[in-house]
Amino acid sequence: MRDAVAAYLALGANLGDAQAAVREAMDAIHALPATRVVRRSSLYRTAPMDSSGPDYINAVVQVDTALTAPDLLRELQALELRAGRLRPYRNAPRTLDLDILLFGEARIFSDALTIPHPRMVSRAFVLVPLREIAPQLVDASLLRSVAGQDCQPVAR
Ligand code: A4P
Ligand code: MG
Repeated sequence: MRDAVAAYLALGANLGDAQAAVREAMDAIHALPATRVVRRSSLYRTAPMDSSGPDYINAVVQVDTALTAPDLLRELQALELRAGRLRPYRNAPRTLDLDILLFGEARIFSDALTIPHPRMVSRAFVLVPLREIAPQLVDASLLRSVAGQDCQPVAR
């Protein structure tokens, strides 16, 4: 088996029972092949950004995985589909969105995958939960730059 890599994943949902969807997704990620969740952030209620519909529930998890980044993305997309994800248009409200933020030290710029996630540094709904579980990855000045965005913890 390949050596495990530490990766960080963003979870988001704003349709249906979003809290349940995010919690179930954490468990489903833990059950993926060669993958385990080692840290889970709290759940946060966040205002839609460049999107519409109800408030989002967002969270971040750290995983150890022996999957490749493209294989991990395929597995995450299968979980999105299982949760009823439709893609009627870009940034549409969604039952579940799973993005790869960081994958070890990897830098990936392919059609299907950009890592680090290009928009993570401008979004409180990513940086606040990421800082909760990996403070070494989010410095205080970066966090201050998104302080105006609404992002409130709702549950552990
Ligand atoms: N893709 C490329 N890189 C990655 C990556 N690192 N992780 C590709 C995951 N996917 C990646 O994704 C579109 C394509 O991105 C995929 O086919 C994959 O090959 P998608 O999940 O179908 O669509 P999306 O999530 O709507 O697109 P995108 O561009 O990831 O959206 P964003 O920028 O992540 O924004 N507001 C709040 N409050 N909370 C949210 O969670 N989310 C979005 C989505 C907008 N506003 C939000 C939230
Ligand atoms: Mg996505």
